[in-house]
Amino acid sequence: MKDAILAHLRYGLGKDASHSSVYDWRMALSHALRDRAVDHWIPSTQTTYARKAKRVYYLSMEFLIGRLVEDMAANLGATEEARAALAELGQDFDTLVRDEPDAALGNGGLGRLAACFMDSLATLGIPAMGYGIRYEHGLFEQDFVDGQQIEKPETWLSQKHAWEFERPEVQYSITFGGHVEHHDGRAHWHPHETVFATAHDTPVIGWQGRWGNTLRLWSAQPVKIFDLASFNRGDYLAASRSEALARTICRVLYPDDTTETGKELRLKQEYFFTAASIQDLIRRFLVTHDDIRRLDEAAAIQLNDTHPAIAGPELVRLLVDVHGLGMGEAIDLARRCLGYTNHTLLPEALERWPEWLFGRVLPRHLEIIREIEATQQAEFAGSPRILDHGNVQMGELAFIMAHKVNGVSALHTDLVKQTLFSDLHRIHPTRIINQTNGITPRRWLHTCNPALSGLITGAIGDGWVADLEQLKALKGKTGDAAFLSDFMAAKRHNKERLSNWVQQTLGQSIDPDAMFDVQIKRIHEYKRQHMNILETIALWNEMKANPGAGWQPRVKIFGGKAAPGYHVAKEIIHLINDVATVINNDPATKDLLQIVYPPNYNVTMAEMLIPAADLSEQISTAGKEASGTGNMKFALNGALTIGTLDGANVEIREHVGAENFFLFGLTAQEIMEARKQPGFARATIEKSPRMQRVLQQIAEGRFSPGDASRYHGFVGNLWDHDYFCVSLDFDNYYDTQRRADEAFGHRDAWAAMALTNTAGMGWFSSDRTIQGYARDIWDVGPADAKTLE
Ligand code: 26Q
Repeated sequence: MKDAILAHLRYGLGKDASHSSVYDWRMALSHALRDRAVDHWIPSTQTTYARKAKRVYYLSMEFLIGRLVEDMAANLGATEEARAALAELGQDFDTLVRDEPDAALGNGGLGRLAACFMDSLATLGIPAMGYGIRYEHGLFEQDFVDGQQIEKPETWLSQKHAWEFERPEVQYSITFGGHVEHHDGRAHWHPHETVFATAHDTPVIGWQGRWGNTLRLWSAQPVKIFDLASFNRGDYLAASRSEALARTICRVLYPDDTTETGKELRLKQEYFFTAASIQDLIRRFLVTHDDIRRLDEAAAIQLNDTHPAIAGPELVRLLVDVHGLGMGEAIDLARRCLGYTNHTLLPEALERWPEWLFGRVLPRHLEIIREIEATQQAEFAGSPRILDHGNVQMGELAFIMAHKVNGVSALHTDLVKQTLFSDLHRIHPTRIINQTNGITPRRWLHTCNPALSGLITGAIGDGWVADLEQLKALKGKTGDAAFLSDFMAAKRHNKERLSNWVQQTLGQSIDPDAMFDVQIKRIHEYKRQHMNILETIALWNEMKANPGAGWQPRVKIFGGKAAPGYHVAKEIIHLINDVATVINNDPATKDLLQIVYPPNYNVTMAEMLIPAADLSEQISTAGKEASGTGNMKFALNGALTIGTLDGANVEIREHVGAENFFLFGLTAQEIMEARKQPGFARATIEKSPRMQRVLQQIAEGRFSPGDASRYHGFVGNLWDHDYFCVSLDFDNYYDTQRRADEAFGHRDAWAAMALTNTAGMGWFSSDRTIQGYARDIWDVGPADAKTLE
């Protein structure tokens, strides 16, 4: 390892040890680890080719992978070796780890799920390729100025990406616009614009290096850098126009996690990476097979939401226009290859494109969608339409073109059947299935929480890392006082680590003995961060009114970004920061209640916050959070959940036991009923003196001195609309928080509940989720059973 690092430093970076920066050392270490990754990766690919094994293609606009050094070293079993080699070279492993930029090629849950799935596919030895976009700029960096979010461009590629291999030879033409002619019984698309898609491969190595897959991200290149005729005429701008289009396509990740409809560039991004991926997988298939009609035997294509739903029409286009299949058989074959995962019920989040815009960018695909529509209507008269009111509805398209459609938690899947796709479900009653989300235990316990991970391995061995259900064995320890004390010592260690970081980065002192109550996720009204901050104000009021009541000290920790155009979400951020300024500086309560909101929440921050949490806030309006995956990470790391019956919370509660979960709030059914009542919010708030008082304080400017009207709109909306039903759940939430206070006061009982959470979370491994997809959707297994022995 030491020699490999030095060789990379010298011959890869052209540096000698005495003049190397942290960056140089980190690159050298990464390349030394990457070499080892390649030694697992190449044999895996060879095996897959040799066996003509079926591959999974996971198409996703987002892969939220975060940092890779620590995870790669851990999966390769090389952490201690790397640490020791660096120490001999006078370098500190952890310093190099912290130098790596966090690859934020995703918004949140959907993108992080894709990254966890890649880890599980490799760990299970299932041949797979993740396909996505190599964004030049990932999710924006967040800063707070006077409590308000400002966005700065993210620049992870300003340094070289240590893990990728550029593949200039793997290049496809992607075309846009123009028109279609029909002659000789065929369609001829004459596009107006062309860019090249170039592959960049990152190896993904599973636990203990048993198997390696590829994350293949596409970047766009101009077909010609200069139009020479224009250039010679002296028209330099026109000369580089094609370059400009190519550069914009993969320039930046759209920072919305609910659809922002009708942006032409977004459609181009979607088509760009989907078309490159489909061409690539067909080319690969034809290396080993000669009959394209058997594509489904070698390729399972999974659509991560509707963002790559153009894969259906694109595959049909290639099968018909290039490979000469009939339209009907092409549609059937495409359907046998495709699966579609739905991640949302929010109507505003369903992708729809105006037909005129869609036809302008993808004229041939619009024709094919009309054919798909006609075929569907011929077979199932009255079927819901893909083309509706002048829009192309991507959800319907994805549903009709997939042989399986899955929801991401049991509750979500029921709601998909009953609401979103009820008519299509009646027509295709076996198509919708559930695959409850999961998380990779490698990153989300083994690597991010060495204190707890070491304790568990000491008690039950390390088999749990690849077989998380083994955590069940810890149930036998919930009565073991010595073990519980070690368990709480690990938590305490993580809380100290976080407290030190908060002190250093924010200059704020927090007490590691206080309850750490954490809500980290994108800011959304349905996730109800505003309910949390209202409850915080109510608690503060009570503490001041009854100073001698023996309050449980709490630290309320928030993290999360708002979409730049989402006004209310930005208002919620401002409010949390305003409330923090007042409460944190109140001498009467500052030792009892603190609010911490570090800017720029990302994967790396999650890896520090989650192991330090006592209480996990999962408080969305029932029926709105498709699954949640943060909820799983917290419970696995021994936090208790305060939550509603929403998404995967329902299943988490079943697995850890109702007595170890702080449940509150209306059910999805009750919410739907209550909403029908006009004026429900006003009527409810009028019956809650506690909530009324809090709203009044906010409206009077108690937290925005000098700008009393700042939150008038916000407060008015809660009285008059409150679509996400904060009013209906508020008092119940407050009371449940006080039950959590009480429980936290009995540290031994709390420890047993927390350990029961960890012990019960084995089922939520993404290994289990991937085994479900492999069995029910993809019909694949490990390519080489021996590698898994
Ligand atoms: C679409 C069109 C234009 C611009 C942006 C988008 C867009 C981008 C990202 C729409 C949605 C997303 C992301 C959605 C998402 O993260 N959903 C979450 O998926 C998780 C994994 O299944 C679930 O756990 C969460 O409940 C769900 O909110």
